[in-house]
Amino acid sequence: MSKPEIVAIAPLPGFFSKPLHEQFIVHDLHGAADADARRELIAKIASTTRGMVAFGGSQLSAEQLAKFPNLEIISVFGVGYDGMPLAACADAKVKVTNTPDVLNDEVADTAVALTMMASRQFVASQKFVESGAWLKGQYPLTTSMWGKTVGVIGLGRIGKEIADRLRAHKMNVVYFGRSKQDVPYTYYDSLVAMAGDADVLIAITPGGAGTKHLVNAEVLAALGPTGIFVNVARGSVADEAALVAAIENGTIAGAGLDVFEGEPKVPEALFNRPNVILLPHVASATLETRVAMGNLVIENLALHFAGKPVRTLVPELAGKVAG
Ligand code: NAP
Ligand code: 8YV
Repeated sequence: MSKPEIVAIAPLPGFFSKPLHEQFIVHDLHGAADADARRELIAKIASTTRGMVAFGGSQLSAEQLAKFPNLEIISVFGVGYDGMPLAACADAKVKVTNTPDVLNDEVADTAVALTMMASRQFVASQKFVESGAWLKGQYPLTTSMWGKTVGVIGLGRIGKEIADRLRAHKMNVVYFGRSKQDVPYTYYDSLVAMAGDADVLIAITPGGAGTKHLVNAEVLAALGPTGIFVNVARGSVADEAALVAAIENGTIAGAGLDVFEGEPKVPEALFNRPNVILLPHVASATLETRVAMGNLVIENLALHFAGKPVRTLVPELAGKVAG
């Protein structure tokens, strides 16, 4: 039997590309040289392509989806799938799968690291050593994270791992979400109220319309001049202009950011500040975790093409497309 044809709309790392090519005929739309090459490739493969691989940050419009009339499944290499046109997928009976759980530990570790590095200014401390400044004096005192209150925005799979870790760091954990959960942490139904009581806020919700600019100027003002904001969710969850203003004006004390509204563009106003840690969306980016994510992407495709239920259909499509 011939291999199913799939199209990749995201870059394929080597460890993932090899097993993918072994099981499927892979069309590399992401690698197309320019818009003309993309159009040509789509015209050639549109009618035979049955599967798609996207990244967590990939954006696909309903119009782009419609260019693949025989598409059956989009397997997202990431737990977030806010860039996927779910309503159009439901209408076209296209399954969308993601990679939950296998990246929880990595992303939670990154959130802890961002919290610690923004509080303790270790990046600036290293620059202090390397520039020779230590020969002339001491690095200024920084801020403890132990004993402080951390507010988790979105206590889901990853949020709970972050909470576990920060408890071990002797922080008091509280959380905000749309619903109260059976957990040993104080729940806030108001993000502004939680920000007012917290020393650190960590965003780890999905992106998309439901969470757009959840962390706005009012929330940052409530967090206040000793507060630190950490974002490992999506850039869209924070109002970036308000965040930049809060850093520039000292309305908050610092930030640890893995994601940005216009990434890979990052506001230069955030550069070279001892209290701001900037990462290029690498919270899940270790070989071990990315291999696990890749395996789940392939497993979902393979199950689907074998006529079996996929492992991780996104919940919004349950009951709307075949599992
Ligand atoms: P999850 O288990 O679904 O948890 C999401 C949490 O967000 C839930 O606790 C949910 O609680 C809350 N939430 C959802 N919508 C909300 C809203 N409108 N307002 C307030 N809270 C809301 O997801 P997860 O696996 O932990 O992943 C979370 C997100 O992290 C992903 O969707 C992705 O965007 C991001 N992520 C980023 C990276 C990275 O590389 N930086 C890596 C992995 C994941 P309620 O339902 O009670 O509101
Ligand atoms: C990845 C992510 O960086 O899982 C997600 O939602 O944002 C990250 O794990 C991404 O999917 C790969 O580009």
